[in-house]
Amino acid sequence: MPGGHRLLDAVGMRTQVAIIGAGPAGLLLSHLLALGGVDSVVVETRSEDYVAARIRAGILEHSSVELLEAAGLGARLRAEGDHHRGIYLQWPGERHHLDFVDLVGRGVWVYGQTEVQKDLIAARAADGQEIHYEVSDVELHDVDGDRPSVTFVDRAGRRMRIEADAIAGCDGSFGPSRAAVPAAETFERVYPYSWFGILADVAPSTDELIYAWHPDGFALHSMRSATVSRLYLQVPNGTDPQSWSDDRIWTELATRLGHGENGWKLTPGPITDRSVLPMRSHVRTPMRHGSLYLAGDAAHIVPPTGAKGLNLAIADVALLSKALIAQLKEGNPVLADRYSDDAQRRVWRCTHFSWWMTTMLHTSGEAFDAQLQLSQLRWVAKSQAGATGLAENYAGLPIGY
Ligand code: RFL
Ligand code: PHB
Repeated sequence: MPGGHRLLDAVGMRTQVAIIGAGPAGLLLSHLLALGGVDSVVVETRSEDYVAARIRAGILEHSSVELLEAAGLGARLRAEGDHHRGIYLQWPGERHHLDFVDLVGRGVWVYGQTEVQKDLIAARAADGQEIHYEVSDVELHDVDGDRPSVTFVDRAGRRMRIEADAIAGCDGSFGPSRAAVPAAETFERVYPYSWFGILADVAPSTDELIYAWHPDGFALHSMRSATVSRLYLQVPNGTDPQSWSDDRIWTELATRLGHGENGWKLTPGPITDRSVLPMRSHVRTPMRHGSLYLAGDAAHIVPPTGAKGLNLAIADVALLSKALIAQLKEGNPVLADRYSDDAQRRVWRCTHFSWWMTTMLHTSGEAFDAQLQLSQLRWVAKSQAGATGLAENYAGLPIGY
């Protein structure tokens, strides 16, 4: 059998934790484990340049920033990131500022996932972390017992084998780890719309993110820096991003974001990146099987409306690193045994919040739904209780929630 043969003549290594995936979850986990004196080896199918350049999330919760700072990863974030007190919520004719700092005592940071990823790559390189990029044929073995292993083919075509005490599946929604948890229960909601996202070389036309409900569909004005804007439009599933002209994109954004209302103007600029992202909620449970632990997108996907995907990945590995350090350094399995239950409390809170933001802001084409959405938006924006609920969830709950 080819798999068995491969195991026999593979180049072997031994580490405490084999980490599959060098996205934010995998690299932050290797960093936190190293701080706790636990060794790891990371394998990643893509190249280092590719993972550093992937344009994805942009918002860090207060507790994510605290965790990154405590781990020595906060210097560039503090210098180049942008603290935001809140967001604007709007619908035609009305724009309301929700000040999270006033409402719940904490704000959020605008700092792109690309930057988090670059900081992690630099920190792991400085620490001499072993990371194998551009690998293929990654397979997990013996996860039921306490001597699991991961086999793969490295960039040079050599068959490799990592023997470990534990495997961390941080390989996102398409990696092999999630399928290695047998009899996992899956909860899923697929939404009938996608996000068309653009990156543009133009100063943001707003000081805070704008979440806009509009009869033509949701729009979001976000940003990456003083000179780079990030904007999104609700579009039907299956939309080809190349089929829209730049002019059509900016016209649609201007309409939905309220260009001309109360003197506000949207300034267009050169579009440097465009993509269409389908939206779904997906939760798998449990997040542990034997010596395999899932973290980040490998265990759950949220629609981006609540800005939770990256923050959930960070919260998972905060818990997982503590659990693995206690287990592997002190022989204490209590946190490892509780990992899935502990992580899932926050996962479901964020899954609910992301679903709620998504269904409140995206138009379905049903007139009844639109009236309910507008009523909900008015209540959230104008009632202290409504605004506080949104703020508490958006700015983020404590890591141990
Ligand atoms: P990642 O970042 O997907 O990293 C997983 C890593 O595993 C690698 N991999 C493998 N490695 C080894 N062997 C295999 N067989 C492997 N298969 C895959 C992958 O190459 C990758 O490097 O997951 P992680 O670390 O859990 O981090 C989660 C976040 O990246 C994610 O939640 C967010 O980026 C979600 N997300 C967004 N969230 C937001 O809050 N706002 C956004 O605007 C936003 N945009 C996005 C997104 C996710 C996207 N994806 C996954 C399709 C836009 C996109 C396109
Ligand atoms: C982003 O800047 O990419 C972003 C911001 C807020 C969201 C989703 C994405 O809710």
